Amino acid sequence: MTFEALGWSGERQADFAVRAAAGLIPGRVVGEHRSHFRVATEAIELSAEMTGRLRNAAVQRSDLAGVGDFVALRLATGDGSASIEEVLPRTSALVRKASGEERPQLLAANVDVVFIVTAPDGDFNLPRLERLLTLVADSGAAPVIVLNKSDLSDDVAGMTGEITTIAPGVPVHAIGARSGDGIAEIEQYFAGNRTVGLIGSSGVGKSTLTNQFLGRAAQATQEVRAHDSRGRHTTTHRQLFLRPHGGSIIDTPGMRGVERWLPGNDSGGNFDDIQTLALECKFSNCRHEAEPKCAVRAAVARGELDAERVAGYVQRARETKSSAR
Ligand SMILES: Nc1nc2c(ncn2[C@@H]2O[C@H](COP(=O)(O)OP(=O)(O)O)[C@@H](O)[C@H]2O)c(=O)[nH]1
Ligand SMILES: [Mg+2]
Ligand SMILES: [Zn+2]
Repeated sequence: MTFEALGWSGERQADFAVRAAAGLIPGRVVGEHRSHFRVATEAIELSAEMTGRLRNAAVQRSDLAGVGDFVALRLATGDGSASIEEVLPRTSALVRKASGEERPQLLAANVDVVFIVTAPDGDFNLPRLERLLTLVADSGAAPVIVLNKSDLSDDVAGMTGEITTIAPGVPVHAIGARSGDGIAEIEQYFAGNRTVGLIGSSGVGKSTLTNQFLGRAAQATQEVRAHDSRGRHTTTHRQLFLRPHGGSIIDTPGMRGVERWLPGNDSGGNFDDIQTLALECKFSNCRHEAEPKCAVRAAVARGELDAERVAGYVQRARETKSSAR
Protein backbone atom coordinates (compact mmCIF):
# COMPACT_ATOMS: atom_id res chain seq x y z
CA MET A 1 0.00 0.00 0.00
CA THR A 2 1.12 3.55 -0.60
CA PHE A 3 -0.01 6.49 1.48
CA GLU A 4 -1.36 8.06 -1.74
CA ALA A 5 -3.94 5.27 -1.93
CA LEU A 6 -5.27 6.66 1.38
CA GLY A 7 -5.74 10.09 -0.15
CA TRP A 8 -2.40 11.71 0.72
CA SER A 9 -1.44 14.09 -2.10
CA GLY A 10 1.66 15.81 -3.42
CA GLU A 11 0.18 19.11 -2.27
CA ARG A 12 -0.28 17.80 1.26
CA GLN A 13 3.25 16.39 1.21
CA ALA A 14 4.63 19.80 0.22
CA ASP A 15 2.67 21.49 3.04
CA PHE A 16 4.06 18.88 5.43
CA ALA A 17 7.75 19.49 4.66
CA VAL A 18 8.35 21.82 7.60
CA ARG A 19 6.75 19.33 10.00
CA ALA A 20 8.76 16.45 8.52
CA ALA A 21 11.89 18.47 9.16
CA ALA A 22 10.78 18.67 12.80
CA GLY A 23 10.64 14.88 12.98
CA LEU A 24 6.88 14.46 12.53
CA ILE A 25 5.28 11.91 10.20
CA PRO A 26 1.90 12.14 8.47
CA GLY A 27 -0.94 9.76 9.26
CA ARG A 28 -4.66 9.37 8.65
CA VAL A 29 -7.17 8.64 11.41
CA VAL A 30 -8.96 5.40 10.50
CA GLY A 31 -10.69 4.68 13.81
CA GLU A 32 -11.90 6.61 16.82
CA HIS A 33 -12.11 5.03 20.26
CA ARG A 34 -12.82 6.36 23.72
CA SER A 35 -9.20 6.66 24.78
CA HIS A 36 -7.22 6.55 21.56
CA PHE A 37 -7.21 6.77 17.79
CA ARG A 38 -6.14 4.22 15.19
CA VAL A 39 -3.92 5.99 12.70
CA ALA A 40 -2.60 4.63 9.41
CA THR A 41 0.81 5.79 8.25
CA GLU A 42 2.82 4.94 5.16
CA ALA A 43 4.41 2.04 7.02
CA ILE A 44 2.04 0.77 9.70
CA GLU A 45 -1.22 1.32 11.54
CA LEU A 46 -0.81 2.34 15.17
CA SER A 47 -2.60 3.69 18.22
CA ALA A 48 -2.15 7.34 19.07
CA GLU A 49 -3.37 9.91 21.57
CA MET A 50 -3.78 13.62 21.11
CA THR A 51 -1.39 15.83 23.02
CA GLY A 52 -2.91 17.97 25.78
CA ARG A 53 -1.63 21.03 23.98
CA LEU A 54 -3.60 20.09 20.87
CA ARG A 55 -6.77 19.47 22.91
CA ASN A 56 -6.45 22.87 24.52
CA ALA A 57 -5.82 24.66 21.25
CA ALA A 58 -8.99 23.39 19.58
CA VAL A 59 -11.72 26.01 19.37
CA GLN A 60 -14.44 23.39 19.62
CA ARG A 61 -14.73 19.64 19.90
CA SER A 62 -15.18 19.06 16.17
CA ASP A 63 -11.75 20.65 15.62
CA LEU A 64 -10.20 17.69 17.43
CA ALA A 65 -9.05 14.69 15.45
CA GLY A 66 -11.75 12.50 13.92
CA VAL A 67 -12.06 9.73 11.37
CA GLY A 68 -10.65 10.82 8.02
CA ASP A 69 -8.37 13.48 9.46
CA PHE A 70 -4.80 13.77 8.31
CA VAL A 71 -2.60 14.35 11.33
CA ALA A 72 1.03 15.04 12.24
CA LEU A 73 2.38 12.27 14.48
CA ARG A 74 5.34 12.03 16.77
CA LEU A 75 6.56 8.51 17.39
CA ALA A 76 8.01 7.99 20.84
CA THR A 77 11.24 6.08 20.87
CA GLY A 78 11.11 2.87 22.84
CA ASP A 79 7.55 2.12 23.89
CA GLY A 80 5.95 2.23 20.44
CA SER A 81 3.46 4.92 21.42
CA ALA A 82 2.58 7.84 19.19
CA SER A 83 1.05 11.25 19.77
CA ILE A 84 -1.09 13.36 17.47
CA GLU A 85 0.57 16.77 17.49
CA GLU A 86 -1.63 18.50 14.96
CA VAL A 87 -4.79 18.02 12.91
CA LEU A 88 -3.91 19.16 9.39
CA PRO A 89 -6.28 21.52 7.54
CA ARG A 90 -9.40 19.75 6.26
CA THR A 91 -10.65 19.95 2.71
CA SER A 92 -14.11 18.99 3.96
CA ALA A 93 -15.87 18.12 7.19
CA LEU A 94 -19.17 16.36 7.59
CA VAL A 95 -20.59 17.77 10.81
CA ARG A 96 -23.95 17.49 12.51
CA LYS A 97 -25.37 18.78 15.76
CA ALA A 98 -24.75 16.11 18.39
CA SER A 99 -28.10 14.66 19.38
CA GLY A 100 -29.41 16.24 22.58
CA GLU A 101 -26.35 18.45 23.00
CA GLU A 102 -25.44 21.94 21.89
CA ARG A 103 -22.21 20.99 20.22
CA PRO A 104 -21.03 19.97 16.79
CA GLN A 105 -20.13 16.35 16.10
CA LEU A 106 -17.67 15.47 13.37
CA LEU A 107 -18.88 12.51 11.31
CA ALA A 108 -16.04 12.36 8.80
CA ALA A 109 -13.20 14.59 7.65
CA ASN A 110 -11.62 15.00 4.21
CA VAL A 111 -14.32 13.13 2.36
CA ASP A 112 -14.49 13.94 -1.34
CA VAL A 113 -17.88 12.38 -1.98
CA VAL A 114 -20.75 11.48 0.34
CA PHE A 115 -23.16 8.70 -0.58
CA ILE A 116 -26.52 9.49 0.98
CA VAL A 117 -27.97 6.00 1.21
CA THR A 118 -31.69 5.35 1.31
CA ALA A 119 -33.91 2.32 0.66
CA PRO A 120 -37.51 1.71 -0.39
CA ASP A 121 -38.40 -0.46 2.62
CA GLY A 122 -39.76 2.13 5.04
CA ASP A 123 -36.80 4.48 5.03
CA PHE A 124 -37.77 6.44 1.95
CA ASN A 125 -38.50 9.99 3.08
CA LEU A 126 -37.89 13.09 0.97
CA PRO A 127 -37.66 15.65 3.84
CA ARG A 128 -35.00 13.49 5.51
CA LEU A 129 -33.09 13.29 2.23
CA GLU A 130 -33.25 17.08 2.00
CA ARG A 131 -31.77 17.43 5.50
CA LEU A 132 -28.95 15.07 4.60
CA LEU A 133 -28.31 17.02 1.41
CA THR A 134 -27.96 20.21 3.46
CA LEU A 135 -25.46 18.50 5.75
CA VAL A 136 -23.41 17.44 2.73
CA ALA A 137 -23.69 20.89 1.13
CA ASP A 138 -22.24 22.42 4.33
CA SER A 139 -19.39 19.89 4.37
CA GLY A 140 -17.62 20.79 1.16
CA ALA A 141 -17.96 17.23 -0.23
CA ALA A 142 -19.96 16.29 -3.32
CA PRO A 143 -23.32 14.55 -2.73
CA VAL A 144 -24.44 11.37 -4.48
CA ILE A 145 -27.77 9.70 -3.69
CA VAL A 146 -27.80 5.93 -3.58
CA LEU A 147 -31.18 4.18 -3.64
CA ASN A 148 -30.26 0.78 -2.26
CA LYS A 149 -32.41 -2.38 -2.14
CA SER A 150 -33.87 -1.54 -5.52
CA ASP A 151 -34.84 -5.25 -5.65
CA LEU A 152 -37.56 -4.40 -3.09
CA SER A 153 -39.32 -1.80 -5.23
CA ASP A 154 -41.37 -2.25 -8.37
CA ASP A 155 -41.16 1.46 -9.16
CA VAL A 156 -37.48 2.34 -9.02
CA ALA A 157 -37.87 4.84 -11.87
CA GLY A 158 -40.66 6.63 -10.00
CA MET A 159 -38.60 6.88 -6.81
CA THR A 160 -35.54 8.07 -8.67
CA GLY A 161 -37.72 10.73 -10.32
CA GLU A 162 -39.04 11.92 -6.95
CA ILE A 163 -35.50 12.21 -5.62
CA THR A 164 -34.46 14.24 -8.65
CA THR A 165 -37.19 16.81 -7.96
CA ILE A 166 -35.66 17.68 -4.55
CA ALA A 167 -32.04 17.25 -5.66
CA PRO A 168 -31.61 18.71 -9.12
CA GLY A 169 -28.14 18.04 -10.51
CA VAL A 170 -27.26 15.47 -7.86
CA PRO A 171 -26.41 12.02 -9.30
CA VAL A 172 -28.87 9.30 -8.26
CA HIS A 173 -27.99 5.60 -8.52
CA ALA A 174 -30.38 2.71 -7.92
CA ILE A 175 -28.43 -0.31 -6.73
CA GLY A 176 -28.67 -3.58 -4.83
CA ALA A 177 -25.82 -3.83 -2.35
CA ARG A 178 -26.67 -7.38 -1.34
CA SER A 179 -26.52 -8.83 -4.86
CA GLY A 180 -23.88 -6.39 -6.06
CA ASP A 181 -26.23 -4.97 -8.66
CA GLY A 182 -25.04 -1.54 -9.88
CA ILE A 183 -21.92 -1.54 -7.68
CA ALA A 184 -19.50 -1.24 -10.62
CA GLU A 185 -21.29 1.94 -11.69
CA ILE A 186 -20.73 3.71 -8.36
CA GLU A 187 -17.15 2.47 -7.91
CA GLN A 188 -16.12 5.24 -10.32
CA TYR A 189 -16.38 7.69 -7.40
CA PHE A 190 -13.24 6.18 -5.82
CA ALA A 191 -11.12 7.03 -8.87
CA GLY A 192 -8.05 9.07 -8.03
CA ASN A 193 -7.91 7.59 -4.51
CA ARG A 194 -10.91 9.59 -3.40
CA THR A 195 -12.57 9.14 -0.03
CA VAL A 196 -16.27 8.32 0.03
CA GLY A 197 -18.36 8.71 3.19
CA LEU A 198 -21.64 6.84 3.75
CA ILE A 199 -24.55 8.36 5.64
CA GLY A 200 -28.17 7.33 6.05
CA SER A 201 -30.51 5.64 8.49
CA SER A 202 -29.72 2.37 10.19
CA GLY A 203 -30.66 -0.63 8.09
CA VAL A 204 -30.44 0.96 4.65
CA GLY A 205 -27.42 -1.19 3.78
CA LYS A 206 -24.35 1.01 4.37
CA SER A 207 -22.28 -1.79 5.85
CA THR A 208 -23.39 -4.26 3.18
CA LEU A 209 -22.27 -1.70 0.61
CA THR A 210 -18.96 -1.19 2.44
CA ASN A 211 -18.30 -4.92 2.31
CA GLN A 212 -19.05 -4.96 -1.43
CA PHE A 213 -16.57 -2.15 -2.01
CA LEU A 214 -13.90 -3.91 0.01
CA GLY A 215 -14.52 -7.38 -1.39
CA ARG A 216 -14.62 -8.83 2.13
CA ALA A 217 -16.91 -8.94 5.16
CA ALA A 218 -15.18 -6.15 7.07
CA GLN A 219 -18.33 -4.77 8.66
CA ALA A 220 -21.04 -6.73 10.45
CA THR A 221 -24.48 -6.28 8.93
CA GLN A 222 -27.78 -6.72 10.67
CA GLU A 223 -31.06 -8.39 9.92
CA VAL A 224 -33.71 -5.69 9.89
CA ARG A 225 -36.55 -6.00 12.39
CA ALA A 226 -39.50 -7.09 10.29
CA HIS A 227 -42.23 -4.98 11.90
CA ASP A 228 -40.79 -1.55 11.19
CA SER A 229 -37.92 -2.32 8.83
CA ARG A 230 -35.51 -0.35 10.98
CA GLY A 231 -32.06 -1.70 11.47
CA ARG A 232 -30.46 -2.03 14.84
CA HIS A 233 -27.19 -0.19 15.25
CA THR A 234 -24.71 -2.88 14.27
CA THR A 235 -22.15 -0.32 13.23
CA THR A 236 -21.17 1.45 16.41
CA HIS A 237 -18.00 3.22 15.35
CA ARG A 238 -17.09 5.36 12.45
CA GLN A 239 -14.27 3.70 10.60
CA LEU A 240 -12.22 4.32 7.50
CA PHE A 241 -11.29 1.42 5.24
CA LEU A 242 -8.72 1.40 2.48
CA ARG A 243 -9.94 -0.29 -0.69
CA PRO A 244 -7.65 -2.88 -2.27
CA HIS A 245 -7.29 -0.79 -5.43
CA GLY A 246 -7.06 2.61 -3.78
CA GLY A 247 -9.55 5.06 -2.43
CA SER A 248 -11.16 4.74 0.95
CA ILE A 249 -14.56 4.47 2.49
CA ILE A 250 -15.93 5.77 5.78
CA ASP A 251 -18.88 3.79 7.15
CA THR A 252 -20.90 5.51 9.86
CA PRO A 253 -23.47 4.25 12.36
CA GLY A 254 -27.03 5.05 11.32
CA MET A 255 -28.45 8.40 12.23
CA ARG A 256 -31.96 8.73 13.60
CA GLY A 257 -32.16 12.47 13.76
CA VAL A 258 -30.07 14.71 11.62
CA GLU A 259 -29.72 18.31 12.62
CA ARG A 260 -27.54 20.79 10.90
CA TRP A 261 -24.87 22.41 13.03
CA LEU A 262 -24.02 26.04 12.55
CA PRO A 263 -21.00 27.20 14.53
CA GLY A 264 -22.12 29.68 17.14
CA ASN A 265 -25.54 27.99 17.61
CA ASP A 266 -24.62 27.89 21.24
CA SER A 267 -23.06 31.31 21.52
CA GLY A 268 -26.05 33.22 22.81
CA GLY A 269 -25.17 35.97 20.35
CA ASN A 270 -26.39 36.21 16.81
CA PHE A 271 -23.54 35.40 14.50
CA ASP A 272 -25.59 34.20 11.52
CA ASP A 273 -23.71 36.43 9.10
CA ILE A 274 -20.32 35.17 10.31
CA GLN A 275 -21.51 31.56 10.25
CA THR A 276 -22.72 31.91 6.69
CA LEU A 277 -19.43 33.46 5.62
CA ALA A 278 -17.46 30.74 7.41
CA LEU A 279 -19.01 28.15 5.09
CA GLU A 280 -16.97 29.80 2.32
CA CYS A 281 -13.60 29.47 4.10
CA LYS A 282 -11.19 27.18 2.27
CA PHE A 283 -10.77 24.94 5.31
CA SER A 284 -13.85 23.74 7.11
CA ASN A 285 -12.02 23.81 10.44
CA CYS A 286 -10.88 27.37 9.81
CA ARG A 287 -10.40 29.38 13.00
CA HIS A 288 -10.39 32.63 11.06
CA GLU A 289 -6.97 33.47 12.43
CA ALA A 290 -4.09 32.88 10.02
CA GLU A 291 -5.57 30.27 7.66
CA PRO A 292 -5.29 30.89 3.91
CA LYS A 293 -8.42 31.80 1.95
CA CYS A 294 -10.41 32.68 5.05
CA ALA A 295 -13.70 34.23 3.94
CA VAL A 296 -14.32 35.77 7.37
CA ARG A 297 -11.04 37.70 7.49
CA ALA A 298 -11.53 38.66 3.85
CA ALA A 299 -14.88 40.24 4.74
CA VAL A 300 -13.23 42.14 7.61
CA ALA A 301 -10.53 43.36 5.22
CA ARG A 302 -13.22 44.58 2.81
CA GLY A 303 -14.83 46.50 5.67
CA GLU A 304 -18.01 44.40 5.52
CA LEU A 305 -17.62 42.84 8.94
CA ASP A 306 -16.58 44.33 12.24
CA ALA A 307 -13.25 42.90 13.46
CA GLU A 308 -14.31 43.10 17.11
CA ARG A 309 -17.46 41.06 16.51
CA VAL A 310 -15.35 38.42 14.78
CA ALA A 311 -12.96 38.38 17.76
CA GLY A 312 -15.96 37.95 20.06
CA TYR A 313 -17.28 35.11 17.94
CA VAL A 314 -13.94 33.27 17.93
CA GLN A 315 -13.59 33.81 21.69
CA ARG A 316 -17.13 32.51 22.34
CA ALA A 317 -16.43 29.41 20.25
CA ARG A 318 -13.29 28.75 22.33
CA GLU A 319 -15.21 29.00 25.61
CA THR A 320 -17.94 26.72 24.32
CA LYS A 321 -15.32 24.17 23.39
CA SER A 322 -13.73 24.12 26.83
CA SER A 323 -17.09 23.83 28.61
CA ALA A 324 -18.09 20.98 26.28
CA ARG A 325 -15.19 18.83 27.47
N1 LIG B 1 -33.26 -6.81 -0.15
C1 LIG B 1 -32.09 -6.22 0.06
N2 LIG B 1 -31.58 -6.18 1.31
C2 LIG B 1 -30.39 -5.58 1.50
C3 LIG B 1 -29.67 -4.99 0.43
N3 LIG B 1 -28.54 -4.45 0.95
C4 LIG B 1 -28.55 -4.69 2.27
N4 LIG B 1 -29.67 -5.37 2.62
C5 LIG B 1 -30.02 -5.87 3.95
O1 LIG B 1 -30.36 -4.78 4.82
C6 LIG B 1 -30.01 -5.11 6.18
C7 LIG B 1 -29.23 -3.98 6.80
O2 LIG B 1 -27.97 -3.87 6.17
P1 LIG B 1 -26.72 -3.15 6.84
O3 LIG B 1 -25.66 -3.17 5.80
O4 LIG B 1 -26.40 -3.70 8.17
O5 LIG B 1 -27.30 -1.67 7.03
P2 LIG B 1 -26.64 -0.39 7.75
O6 LIG B 1 -27.29 -0.29 9.09
O7 LIG B 1 -27.00 0.78 6.89
O8 LIG B 1 -25.17 -0.61 7.84
C8 LIG B 1 -29.26 -6.43 6.11
O9 LIG B 1 -30.14 -7.45 6.45
C9 LIG B 1 -28.84 -6.52 4.65
O10 LIG B 1 -28.68 -7.84 4.23
C10 LIG B 1 -30.23 -5.07 -0.89
O11 LIG B 1 -29.68 -4.61 -1.88
N5 LIG B 1 -31.44 -5.69 -1.00
MG1 LIG C 1 -23.91 -0.52 9.46
ZN1 LIG D 1 -12.05 31.34 8.07
